[in-house]
Amino acid sequence: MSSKPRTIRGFASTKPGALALSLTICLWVFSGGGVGGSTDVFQASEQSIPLLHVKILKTYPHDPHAFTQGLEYVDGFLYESTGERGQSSVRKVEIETGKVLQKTELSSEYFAEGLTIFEGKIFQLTWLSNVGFVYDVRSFRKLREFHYYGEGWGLAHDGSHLILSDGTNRLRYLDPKTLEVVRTLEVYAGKEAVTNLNELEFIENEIYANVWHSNRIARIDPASGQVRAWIDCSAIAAQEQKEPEGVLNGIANDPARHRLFITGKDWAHLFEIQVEDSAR
Ligand SMILES: [Ca+2]
Repeated sequence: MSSKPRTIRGFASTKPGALALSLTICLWVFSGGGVGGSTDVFQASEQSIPLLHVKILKTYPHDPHAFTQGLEYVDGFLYESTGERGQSSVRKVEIETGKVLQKTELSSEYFAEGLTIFEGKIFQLTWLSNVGFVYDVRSFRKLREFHYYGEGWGLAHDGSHLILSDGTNRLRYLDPKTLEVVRTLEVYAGKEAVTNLNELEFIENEIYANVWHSNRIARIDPASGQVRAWIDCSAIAAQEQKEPEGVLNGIANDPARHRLFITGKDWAHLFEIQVEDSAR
């Protein structure tokens, strides 16, 4: 997802009134500056699931007006989906400079969401329109549209299927050709459902998922749906998040060089990070 710019879940407007904006700010302050939403599930799993901290290896520029909803690394470049109506796009980005090398803008009726690249095609979701788009990765030419039920939040692939999040604790596996749902995976931390699963990445047989409005990434076992570890990005988010909806949301993996990148909505930087107690 998702997140709706400067709105509260359930208050789906791109131009919220002063009341909604005030409520958003109150919610943010009440939740400790963005650390809310799934706080209960985090506390419940405190004893049983490791909380891993991260080290910044490199810092790169990132378009501070890119409301990041999808991020993926392919062949030396980052591909990014940005949200907000009137500002939604799919773009190819040079890592070292943050320069946008190629870009397609969506019609203003669409709020773009997750993105993944599979077999030379970019797949992109929209938040509430129940429609996704498929582009040629080289030309950015739109090849087709597809439809799905419910909201579209994050998207990734595991080498054989697309994986879609919709803001609940359920991940859908889609056949990349028919785009039909072939499997649903429910995500839990112990007995607690982990909702608000957002931007996704498949890394070494685990699903990584940003948990919306937290500073955490869940590492999920794709067989059982259990969270194996939490990655704590709160120190980075604290320096990058400029407003309540400017949350952590973007994970990209370079499998060849074992590089892990993260960013967030309207963040000024992209980070290459190393997670403690793991190879990355
Ligand atoms: Ca991703």
